[in-house]
Parts: sequence; structure tokens; C-alpha cells
Amino acid sequence: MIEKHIFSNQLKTDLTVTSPGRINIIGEHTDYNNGYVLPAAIDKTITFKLGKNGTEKTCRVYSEGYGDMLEFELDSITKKQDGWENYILGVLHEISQRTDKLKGFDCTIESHLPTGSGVSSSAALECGLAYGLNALFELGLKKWDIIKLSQTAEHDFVGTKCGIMDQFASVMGKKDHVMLLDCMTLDFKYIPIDIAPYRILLLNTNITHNLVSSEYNIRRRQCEKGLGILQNKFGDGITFRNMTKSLLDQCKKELGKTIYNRCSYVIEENARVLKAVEALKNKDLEKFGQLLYKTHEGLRYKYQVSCPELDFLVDFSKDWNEVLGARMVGGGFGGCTLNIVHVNALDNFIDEIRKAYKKQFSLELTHFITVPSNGTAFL
Ligand code: GAF
Repeated sequence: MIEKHIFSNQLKTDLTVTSPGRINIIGEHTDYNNGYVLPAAIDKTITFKLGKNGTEKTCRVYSEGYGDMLEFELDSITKKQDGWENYILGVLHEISQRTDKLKGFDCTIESHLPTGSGVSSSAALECGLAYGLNALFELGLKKWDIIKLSQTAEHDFVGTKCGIMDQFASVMGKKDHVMLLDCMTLDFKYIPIDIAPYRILLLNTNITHNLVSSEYNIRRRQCEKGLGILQNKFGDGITFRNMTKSLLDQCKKELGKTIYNRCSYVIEENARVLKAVEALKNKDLEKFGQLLYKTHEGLRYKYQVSCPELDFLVDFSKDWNEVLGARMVGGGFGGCTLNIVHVNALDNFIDEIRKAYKKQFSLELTHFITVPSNGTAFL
């Protein structure tokens, strides 16, 4: 692998792809537990300009954000120590496993998504690249192939044993809709979301703890262990979806306190997703908001993936009648909270919470208001 400094304006462009980040309304850490999730793509994206460069295997990828130019040969792709390049290299590796149609290409990446903020810039990066190369070289990949190969790329090259939600949301997003995905069967349906006069506000703590990936993988292993114990006792048919609290309680001792809490959270969160869908359908926004608060509580105390900065923002919001609900989004340990805020109170709320956050942590709070948007597409 060689990194060279070539002028980015020399790179070829034949097509442009835009690939969104995602929010998750509810259903956190349930995807890799074969549960339900309710994500949406957002109106913040990464743009890819892609072109064939006429070579057999030379690839040049320029990231405008990092100001980095990466040049390498398709037949010598290896994982780097860390960094954004692994998302790219992982996707190329996965595509090369499936087809030999991929040839040398140029790519310029421009990101409008904050990284490490729980809105999945990683899935946007993986899926946007795969989507663009699929069209450029007529690889014949279907949307689900793109979703799955991007997930595998993240497992093998980045090392996060993520679920399927982020890649799914980035590719399949639909304007003004959330998606109820059953991560066991991969069946999904689009659900219209109309929360007017409320808005979806993302508050960014601007901290990313470097434990995200390692703790994430630990949570996944704990749940697998818990499920194994439960299946041993009640049979292979037991899942986190048909498990009741009383069955779980029968295994309290074998599970131990930590794993018991992890399992308990997953069971409750699956049920909350379905309740939230009902609440949205009935336009019961008060109930919808309360479910978000409950999810945060579960993530904070039982699943233990929150952090003081996220908790502070959620707690602060509880004193505002104009905020229906708030919770951390994504893997946790930093990133954003998602808040359902009345349009008339937005400016005031943002102003007050920003000041309070700065006072408490000496950190800048940034924000954006978002709407469910379309998935990866050509520009
Ligand atoms: C990260 C992962 F990539 C997702 O698969 C999901 O597990 C999420 O954390 C937590 O719900 O974004």
C-alpha cells in the first residue's frame, strides 16, 4: 500500500452518489440481538464522485475532510492500523471476494456528516462507495448485497461487530418515513412519521470515547452468552422476543447481575419498539416521547453504554414541557442525543442547553435539526 500526494482535481468523475447517515428512533442495541429497530436515513450525507481511471487495479481515493489521498492496488488490499481508510478498504475487499469486474477507479469523498457522533458516518461511507462502484462497473449487486457486504467490511476491517441497522437505514431510507426492521427475518415496512408541530433535534456532545468499539463487542458477547444460557434451559426456540420477564427471572442466578441486566434491557427494548410504532400510528406523541426516555434509562443503567455528557443532556431536557422525549442514539459512549422538541421552543431550548452544557463540561454543544430522508442515491 502506498500513499501518494496527487492533485485531487486530476481525479476522474463519471458519476456522483450521495449517501446519508441515520438516526434511530428507538430499538438500540437490538439489531445484533435479532430484534426490532426503527431507524431512518437523514438529510446529512457523504458525497462520492467516482470515475474509471483506465487502469487495471490502481485506486485513488481522496477525502476532502481529512485532506488525505490514498493510493493502492486492488490486488494488495490490507487492513490499516486504524482510520477512515479501513471502511474503504474493507468494502473493496468484500467486493473483490464477489466479483473480478472491479477495476482501477478514482474517488473524491466529501462528508457533511459529523464522525463518531452516533449518526453512522461509517455506514454512509461503506454503502455509498459500494453503491457507486456497483453502478460504475456494473457489478450486479442488489441493495441487500450492498448492505451486507458493508456490514462484513466493518466487522473484518474496522473490528466493530455491528448489527445490520446502520447499513440498512443508509441504503433503504425513505423521505418522511421510518423503517420497522425485523433483524431476525430482515422483513421491514415503511411507516410514515408525522410529528408536527414537533421536530427531531440532534444534540452533539462532541465527544467520542475510544471504548466504543471494544465495549460494543463486549455487549454483543454478553448478550450471546445470556441467550445461550436461556436456550440451554428453555430450548433453542427461545429468543429475546418471545422471552418473558418471568422466564428470565428463573435464570437470574446462572446469568449473574450484569448479563441479567443486559438481557432484561434487550427484552424491554424490543417491546418498546412495537409500542412506539403504535404510538406513532395513533399520533400519541406524549407516549412516544415517554418511550424514548425509558430507552435512555435502560441504556444508562442496564446496558451501560451512556456517559455523563449524554445523561446530562437527557436529564436537562426533562424539565422542559416542550420536549416530549430524549435519548442517546447509536452505539453510545458519546455522540448525539435525539430530542423531540416543539417547534416554538427550539431556539430557546438549544440556547439554554448549550449554555448549561458548556458550564458543566467546558465543551461546545453543537446541534442539527433533521428529517427522515431518502437512502443512498445518484445525484
Ligand atoms: C451501532 C451499530 F453499528 C448498529 O448496528 C447498532 O447496533 C447500534 O450501534 C446500536 O443500536 O450504530
